[in-house]
Amino acid sequence: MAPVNVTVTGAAGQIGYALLFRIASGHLLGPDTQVNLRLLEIPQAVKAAEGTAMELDDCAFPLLSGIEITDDAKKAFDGVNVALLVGARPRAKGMERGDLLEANGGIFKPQGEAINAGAADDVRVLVVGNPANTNALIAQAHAPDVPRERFTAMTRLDHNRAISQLAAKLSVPVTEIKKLTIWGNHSATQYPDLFNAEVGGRNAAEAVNDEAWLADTFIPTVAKRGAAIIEARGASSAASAANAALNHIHDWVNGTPEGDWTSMAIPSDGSYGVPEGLISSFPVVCKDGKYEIVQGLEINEFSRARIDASVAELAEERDAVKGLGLI
Ligand code: NAX
Repeated sequence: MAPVNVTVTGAAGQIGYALLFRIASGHLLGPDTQVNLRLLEIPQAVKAAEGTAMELDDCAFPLLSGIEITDDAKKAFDGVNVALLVGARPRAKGMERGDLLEANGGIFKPQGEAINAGAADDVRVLVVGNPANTNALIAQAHAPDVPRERFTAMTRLDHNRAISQLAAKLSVPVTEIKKLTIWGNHSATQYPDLFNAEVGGRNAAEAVNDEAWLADTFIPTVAKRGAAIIEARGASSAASAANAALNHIHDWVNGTPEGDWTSMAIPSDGSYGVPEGLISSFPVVCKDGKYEIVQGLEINEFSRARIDASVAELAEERDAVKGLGLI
């Protein structure tokens, strides 16, 4: 089997550093798949990416068949099978939202065009760089020849954080938690849903039986975990974000476990009242390399209000990038 071409943007950044060694050791696609890494960086960071590549060489990973480093998106995405779009423009102090979206448009528009021009037929794209859902929308808009559903954004870190918080609350191993869902945007408005989740086969909201904890502790802790990590570590989540990116692609390609699902931000087909086309997080089951939204879940009033608020924020972001001519 030919090696799989995996492109990582922002390869010299902190998530990149936490991600590349695990991709090369088989945690992205499994222990039988050779990978060919393409590292895309801005010109000033190419040297640092070269340093990381030297370290990758020094690991002599049996599954790593090659590494290329470039600052040219066309080269980086030529023949790409898995694209991990990590590099993004962070919000600088005093930056307006419009400026942030515009700066990211300058990154994700040409990357979408390069994916459109050169990607392999089976390309799968995961956007990690924030604002992830809307950056994915921008890239997608500039890749009209790629099936829309191949553009996704990451809410798996939020999903994993929610599992961990719930397991700690109930003093159970994380493996007892199933069917957790993150709905909406990867932002402070995201909604981690326990009403459809299970703990040891039992409904999670019933097992918790504490609506105040749910509303005032659980949801804000999950939603604001990124800020808490920055506060404690002095730097934003890196290894956990890289781990979530691996989980997202691994499950998309290899399937979700029987009797469980995961959370992915994907283009809405209108399910659960989320306007078609918005890249919003849903419960999904993956099988045969494809994902499908889990249908028929009951959405109570508590959940509805929170899903609607997060989706409204996504619609606002979409309208803002539309207004800027980015999509
Ligand atoms: P770093 O600032 O450490 O690294 C970003 C790297 O991207 C830099 O090396 C920079 O040179 C590169 N870059 C910038 N523009 C580029 C371009 N046009 N092409 C290629 N590379 C480019 O950030 P890091 O901590 O690695 O975080 C990366 C992104 O992930 C940020 O946008 C961050 O907000 C986002 N996150 C998303 C998460 C999620 O759950 N979706 C969680 C973690 C993280 O906060």
